[in-house]
Amino acid sequence: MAKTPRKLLVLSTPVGPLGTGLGGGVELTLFNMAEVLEERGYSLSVLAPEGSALPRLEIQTVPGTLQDTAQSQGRQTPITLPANSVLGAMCEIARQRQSQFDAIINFAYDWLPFYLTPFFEIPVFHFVSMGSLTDAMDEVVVNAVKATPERVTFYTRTQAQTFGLNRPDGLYIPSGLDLSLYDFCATPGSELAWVGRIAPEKGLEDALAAISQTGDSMTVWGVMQCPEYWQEICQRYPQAKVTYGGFLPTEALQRALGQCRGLIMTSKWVEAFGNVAIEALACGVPVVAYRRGGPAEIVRHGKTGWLVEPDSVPGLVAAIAKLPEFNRCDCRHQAEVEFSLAAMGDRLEQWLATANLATANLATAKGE
Ligand code: HBI
Repeated sequence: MAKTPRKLLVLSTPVGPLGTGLGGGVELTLFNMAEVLEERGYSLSVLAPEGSALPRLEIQTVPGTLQDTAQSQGRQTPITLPANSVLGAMCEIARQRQSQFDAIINFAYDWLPFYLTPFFEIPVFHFVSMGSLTDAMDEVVVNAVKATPERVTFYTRTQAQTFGLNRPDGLYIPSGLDLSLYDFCATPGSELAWVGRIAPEKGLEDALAAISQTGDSMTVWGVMQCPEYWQEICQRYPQAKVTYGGFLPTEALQRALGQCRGLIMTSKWVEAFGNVAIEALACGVPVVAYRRGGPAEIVRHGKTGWLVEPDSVPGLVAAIAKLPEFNRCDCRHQAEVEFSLAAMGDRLEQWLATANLATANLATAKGE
């Protein structure tokens, strides 16, 4: 009977060093996964681009050229691997070190680790971090689900459905938070918040358009990934009272976010999850979000926030007016019930255990 893999080698996202914000939601997911699994007797070793650093995480940093971000490519974009590829180097190190581990968990949203899966001697699990973006990636993700369905997971059902995958019994693993790091704030100021990588797919311009109409002031926190985009939309909405608050580490972000009367989420793409939504809820902050992707599965419409018809600025304006109706205690309570680290840890353990079980059955069936 195959045992649950305990010694895990984790491949991080190759688009940016961990801890800089360029790794997006995977940074938080990976950090929390390490925290909750190590408490439960697992050991994690992470491979990540040089410059990566996260507290308490054992990271082997790997030099090399970063991978282009998949969300900036078109559907027909061919697979690219630059010279001196950090992704290639990470996969080669994984191949060399695989005998020291029970399994590999891949967080890279890239063709190579998916394609190499059957070349490894130990099981490779895939945590798919985004929805469908390119035909070439769709192919390897769907093939991986066909080959080893229990070893591929997603944050949300909505995200999996973008690949045409409808798995009613599928195990989805929403992110969780160490809620002790997030303070509930019962009496906010008047500020609105927008949090996330400042890049076109996040639709910040719609939030500026909305506050230009409501007169609210809003602070934006997150890594300034596309400065020219920021400049352009601020010029497009000169009357929007918006301040850039920088990219803050969790402690400072949660303190500032908690003071806000609402979080506005305007993603133009199918957000796989939306960590900022659960961070806001953890601080008692209701969430106004387009009914699109992960946030649509997170926000309890009318109770812990309001889901808006996608890309509707008038819808955002109407929802902002509803913010005082929501009970901030309900927001915190939802985070505690659905998005605690313990809840995430339970799902991760279930994923790692059942997947191995399936493999064991497969092996038995093959008479291996
Ligand atoms: N793009 N090619 C590629 N590979 C990744 O792993 C990747 C990405 N874009 C964004 C990203 N990962 C992270 O921001 C995830 O958290 C979404």
